[in-house]
Amino acid sequence: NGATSDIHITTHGSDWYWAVCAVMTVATFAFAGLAQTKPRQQRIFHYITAAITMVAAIAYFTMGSNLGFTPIAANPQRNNPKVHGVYRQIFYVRYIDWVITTPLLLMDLLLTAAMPWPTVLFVILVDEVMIITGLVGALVYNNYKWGYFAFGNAALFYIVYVLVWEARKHANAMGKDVGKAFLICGSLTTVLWILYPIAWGVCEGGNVISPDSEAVFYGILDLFAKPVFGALLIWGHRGIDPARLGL
Ligand code: RET
Repeated sequence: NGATSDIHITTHGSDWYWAVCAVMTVATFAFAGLAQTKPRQQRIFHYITAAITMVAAIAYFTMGSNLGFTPIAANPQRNNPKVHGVYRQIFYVRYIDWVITTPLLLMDLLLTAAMPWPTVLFVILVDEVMIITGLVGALVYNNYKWGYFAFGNAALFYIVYVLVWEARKHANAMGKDVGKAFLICGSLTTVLWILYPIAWGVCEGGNVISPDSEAVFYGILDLFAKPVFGALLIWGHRGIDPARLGL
């Protein structure tokens, strides 16, 4: 019964979550394995990147198993039968993943640009504000959720400013190879991160697309933001000694 039932993933969404889990697992072993081909002093970016895909693999294991969610009263929708229902399945486990992995992604980028530690720490603090406001907004059932969404977007705005302006200039000053690695990975991050609040708006926020579509939307973003980003970052670091970045 569409009017009273819950809005949740089907086996399609679950299968897709398992597929993403498999990619994250393979990527973790690849990044950790590649680290072993380097001297110990040159493994920092491999380890950070492997930690990111490892955490994601466990989050996707959870969602593939149809766990790590809570039902939240959903914004009523008339037009799309796939989002008819009283409660929508909200995967809070995503935010546990993000609160760990987004600071690590920012460390990958900001340490590549050799930004000073106080800047790295402050950007990570703002990033935590962004993720936690997103979590609280997702769990709020009424329109106050959009207030949290606005705070989260303000935080993202600041992070994007540091990436496209301050850190980009800093990376270029560190040399051509550092500048190029940062340009590739920083641009990818900027474009992808702006798409996350759009996904949130049509999933946890507005209940516009189904949980199966949510799985595909966030899943594609996560594949680019974690394994693809990680591969490009490690590739960009070939020939750059972390000691040159002060690490
Ligand atoms: C939320 C909602 C609140 C407003 C904003 C958001 C941004 C989230 C981002 C998430 C990035 C996640 C990544 C995961 C791992 O790969 C929390 C959705 C701005 C940018 C990169």
